[in-house]
Amino acid sequence: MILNTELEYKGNLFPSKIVFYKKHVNVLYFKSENGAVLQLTIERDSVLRFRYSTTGMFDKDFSYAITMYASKGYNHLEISEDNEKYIITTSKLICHISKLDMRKTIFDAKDNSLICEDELGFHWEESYEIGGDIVKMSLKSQQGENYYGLGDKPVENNLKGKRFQNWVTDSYAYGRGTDPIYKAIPFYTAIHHDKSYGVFFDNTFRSYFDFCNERRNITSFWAQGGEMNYYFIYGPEMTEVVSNYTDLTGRPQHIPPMWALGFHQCKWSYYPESNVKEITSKFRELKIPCDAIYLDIDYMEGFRCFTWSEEYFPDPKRMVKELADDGFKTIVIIDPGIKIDNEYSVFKEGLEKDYFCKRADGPYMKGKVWPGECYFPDFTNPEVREWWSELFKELIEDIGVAGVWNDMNEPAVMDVPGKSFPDDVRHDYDGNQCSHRKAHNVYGMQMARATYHGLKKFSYPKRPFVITRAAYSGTQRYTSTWTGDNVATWDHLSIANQQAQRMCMSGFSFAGSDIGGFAEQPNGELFARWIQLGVFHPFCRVHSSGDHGDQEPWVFGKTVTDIVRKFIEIRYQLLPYLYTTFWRYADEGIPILKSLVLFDQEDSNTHYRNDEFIFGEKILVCPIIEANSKGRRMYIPRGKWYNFWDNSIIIGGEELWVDADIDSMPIFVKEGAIIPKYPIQQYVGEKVIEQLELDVYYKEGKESSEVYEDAGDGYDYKKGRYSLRNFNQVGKANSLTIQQFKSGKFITAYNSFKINIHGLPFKIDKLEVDNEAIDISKINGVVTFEVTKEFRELYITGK
Ligand code: MIG
Repeated sequence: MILNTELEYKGNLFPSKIVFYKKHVNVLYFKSENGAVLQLTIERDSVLRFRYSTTGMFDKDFSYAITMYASKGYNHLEISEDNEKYIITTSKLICHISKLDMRKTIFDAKDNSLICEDELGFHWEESYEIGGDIVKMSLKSQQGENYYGLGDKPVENNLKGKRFQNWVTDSYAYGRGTDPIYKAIPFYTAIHHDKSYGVFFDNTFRSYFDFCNERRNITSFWAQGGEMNYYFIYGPEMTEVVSNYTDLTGRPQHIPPMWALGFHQCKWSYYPESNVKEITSKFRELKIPCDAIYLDIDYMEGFRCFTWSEEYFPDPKRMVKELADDGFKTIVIIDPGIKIDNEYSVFKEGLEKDYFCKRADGPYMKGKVWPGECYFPDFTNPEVREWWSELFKELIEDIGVAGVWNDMNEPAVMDVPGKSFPDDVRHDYDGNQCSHRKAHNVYGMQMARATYHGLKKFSYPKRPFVITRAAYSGTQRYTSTWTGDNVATWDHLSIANQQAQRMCMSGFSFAGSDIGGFAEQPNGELFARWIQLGVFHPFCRVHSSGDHGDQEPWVFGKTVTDIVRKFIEIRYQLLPYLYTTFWRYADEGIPILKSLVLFDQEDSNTHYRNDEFIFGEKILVCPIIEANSKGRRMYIPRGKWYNFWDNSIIIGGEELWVDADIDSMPIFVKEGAIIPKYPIQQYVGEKVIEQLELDVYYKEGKESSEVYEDAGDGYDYKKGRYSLRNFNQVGKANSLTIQQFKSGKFITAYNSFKINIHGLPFKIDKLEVDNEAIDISKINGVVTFEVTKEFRELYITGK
């Protein structure tokens, strides 16, 4: 029993008045009389890092989230002071720090408007039980302020009024509101008075965010250990906030191979080989495009990673090659648990080299997973990651597997409280040894990172493909992700929509759900509606736990099969459009899906919208999420939109009814858009693209569109072998001009465009391409013609 209650519990502690200030280039130190230190780093004009110590000392500065490529530098930095405060001014922000109590207030430097202000600001509670502090921050919530982000939380877009926890957790059959689930992305964006900023709390301990839940006008966040260490990221555009967050935490190190944007089919599990082949042949027979087939845990020998069941898959290399010849990439699952088995080489080697996690007092971390009792590699040790990456040599280089699926990397442990390692397990943490309390949230990320490096090495010169379940901020650099074990219900269809949007606005766009639901079985209608949504998600895969029944596109009858085919075909036609958005995401961190608040934050109607989103830059989509629907009401964002199905034009800024019977869904194209399309292929690379189709949607006014292409795989694009076309459309009452600007050295296989002009409001008098007249035809009001891909200017005038 602890008798010294003063030592045990001191309540909240606060920095007292500032007694010392020092500046070192872009780092400012403020020390309080009671020994607290605020270290403020000016990362960029719009990005400030706040780091606090309660002891006057900081640990070594180390983060798995922050990329070494994060940009640094500012245009302007000025520091002044008056009696009450220090004033730090950059070209974007002004930050006041009170001399009395270290509290901060941040303003927009352009118009001096208040952006974010400390309430209690930084405070802490000493933890007698585990040592160190529980570190806390509280901010005032401004009038009309709303909150978004936090990764995979299965709730409505707007987080106001809610409280969340970040602790990556295996969450079989989670539901609306379950918290936490698989990912820890302690980053949110806020908006008030049309301006947006973000907070990234880079602390890997169990952390919490409270958005006006406990107290009506207060937003706070805290963690059960580590430092109060957060980045304040200013916009004022929310897309800039997200883009700046990915500048800090990284963007995909390369564009995914184009096949990875195709349709993927998965199940727990397809085996033996004959069953796999039956599935893939059926896709080809029914002409449903598909690029990837997955092997879940049953392909292994007794669930031992990096082995194959001799009974089910006697000759994996031959099978993988035959699948590849038929246009299928093979993707296999790899879990972190390594079976305790002295005959098993991976186990023996891990043991010999001392690569497995240990408990505080020395024993191995032993836990039960699919193979039975297992040990687990410490992926936070760089040497272990290197070893792990080498284990993929045979699988990738020799057998020809194209992608790896990392599951159970929360890490999940069966039949124990907390479903994971106990807190005392030790980790290397890249030389900053610590307990599982600190390493838990990054364990899965480091596994995916090691897997990624293995695949990168052994897939070369092709691009690797990895998918992970667990993630911490920054994981988007290495891998794609899915939302884990959802359920085949209508509510889960809506949850999947929310989660995909939320992941995108949390900097991790390459995400999707188990289409149709993992647990239980959808009926044909739910499956069809889910496919309709899924083809507009960056990652598009059907997956299910097979024991509830089959979930292939053809098992729900012909009507559903035809609808599924039709929508997957739309995805394949839109591949160059989707690929362009991936390039923009990898290059600038622009989210691939934009919730309406990201698309038009100044329209406050968008702040509470959930269902509608923008796919890429120009396509508005809204899934049907209720049974027996003939359509739905949806909010159309401001501007003019073309109905994708019939070219009718609607004016946004209000809620409207949109028809959408089972074979349709609400899809609209922004006026002025130029949408590139490929012919339907059964898999990426099936056809040589002989012509690029460009759907032009007339707008009175200006609009620009981009089309990015490259070899679709490999790294040549990094050496300039890409093709970027910029199209500027200028529409007037009686004319339309389209200019093309081309950059990059990649030469596309096609030589011409087929252009379809939708919504031209006048009768054509003449059409000139680079000053030469050409012929046109008109079908159903759409003007169609062919032009060379080299054209510079296209000019149409009316009668
Ligand atoms: O304990 O590998 O989320 O996608 O099919 C279940 C079997 C383990 C959970 C994954 C799921 C996968 C399943 N896995």
